[in-house]
Amino acid sequence: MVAMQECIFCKISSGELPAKIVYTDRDVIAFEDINKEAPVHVLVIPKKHIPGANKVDKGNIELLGRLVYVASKIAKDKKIESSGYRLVINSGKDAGQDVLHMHLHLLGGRKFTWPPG
Ligand code: DGP
Repeated sequence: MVAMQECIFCKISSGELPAKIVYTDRDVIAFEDINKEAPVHVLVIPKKHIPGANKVDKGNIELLGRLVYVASKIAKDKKIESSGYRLVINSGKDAGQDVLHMHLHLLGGRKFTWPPG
C-alpha cells in the first residue's frame, strides 16, 4: 500500500505539489487532471487519504456523497451541466486505477461512448 507520505494526491492536497485547484473546502479538494481526456477533466478527492472504493467504510459515506455534490457544482461552473458529463471512479487494476487515493473523475465537454473501453 502507498504510504500517505508518498501519495501524490495527499501532496497536492497539502500544497506540497502544485496543481490547478478549482475547488477546496475543509474536507474536499478538486483540481485539473494532468492528462486531460476531455475538455473538462477535473479530479475531486477527499483530503483524507482513502486508498480507493474498496476502502470505503460507514464513516466515509457522507464524505463520498460530498464528492458527487462538489463535482455537480464544478460541472455547473464549467457550463457542462446541461450538455452532460460523466463521473468515474476507477477501482483496482482492471479498471486502470493508477493513483491509490480515492478520486472522482469529472469528465465533460465532449460526447462519450458507452460502454467504456
Ligand atoms: P486513475 O487511473 O483513475 O487512477 O486516474 C488517475 C488520474 O490522475 C489520471 O487521469 C492522471 C491524474 N494524475 C496523476 N498524477 C497527477 C498529478 O501529479 N497531478 C494531476 N493534476 N493529475 C495527476
